[in-house]
Amino acid sequence: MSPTITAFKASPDRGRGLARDMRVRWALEEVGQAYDVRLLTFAEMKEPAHLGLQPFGQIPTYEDGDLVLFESGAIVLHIAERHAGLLPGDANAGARAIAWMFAALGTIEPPIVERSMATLVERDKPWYAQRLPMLEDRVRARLGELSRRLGEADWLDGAFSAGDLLMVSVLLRLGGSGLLDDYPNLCAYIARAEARPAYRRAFAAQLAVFTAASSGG
Ligand code: GTB
Repeated sequence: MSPTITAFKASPDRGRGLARDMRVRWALEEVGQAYDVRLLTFAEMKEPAHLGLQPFGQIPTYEDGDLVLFESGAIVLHIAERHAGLLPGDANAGARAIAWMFAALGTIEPPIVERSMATLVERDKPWYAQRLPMLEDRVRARLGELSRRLGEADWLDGAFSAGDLLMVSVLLRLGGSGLLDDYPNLCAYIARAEARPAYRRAFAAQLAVFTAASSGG
């Protein structure tokens, strides 16, 4: 039996691959694991059936036999631990790849999400014009540090890993902000990841949900 994940029936990003099911789809594609998707409306995400799987009423979730998981990072780690291809075989290299997963979600993602939420919900507030530059400076500080560490390498630590998968998933949320423009090596890093066949399959799959919904399918 294939695992089942949940995703938005109507993603607010209109299929641009920014919702967090995308990173789980991408991980599954990287390891060659087929999967099913259950699409949910916002209302269904807050119903008891889904809250039993995801206590915060969010997507994605992951169900495989008796196992139910929430939190996209935990799901990607689970997939990476059970299949070859996303964590190096060497124990120390594997631990470092996991550190990059945590860095993506714990250090890089929070300022990016805070900025992005401000642009969505605070635009009409009196403090917005003063707050946005401060939020963008925080993002830039992290991008500068990440850019210096990546240098001219293709990936963060040797071969492509789940650390890169989560890092790129997080950085993609800056698309259109202009904040990545000062970091050509990060732009090239993102482009390298987006060119991976597994990324493209995952992107096409989530985009197809939006296309079907908007054509009434
Ligand atoms: N920490 C959790 C995880 O990593 O799994 C966070 C999960 C999460 O935030 N899920 C969001 C959700 O279900 C969807 S991905 N939100 C509904 C709710 O909380 O009620 C976040 C997201 C949504 C939309 C865009 N977008 O349109 O660009 C980008 C990201």
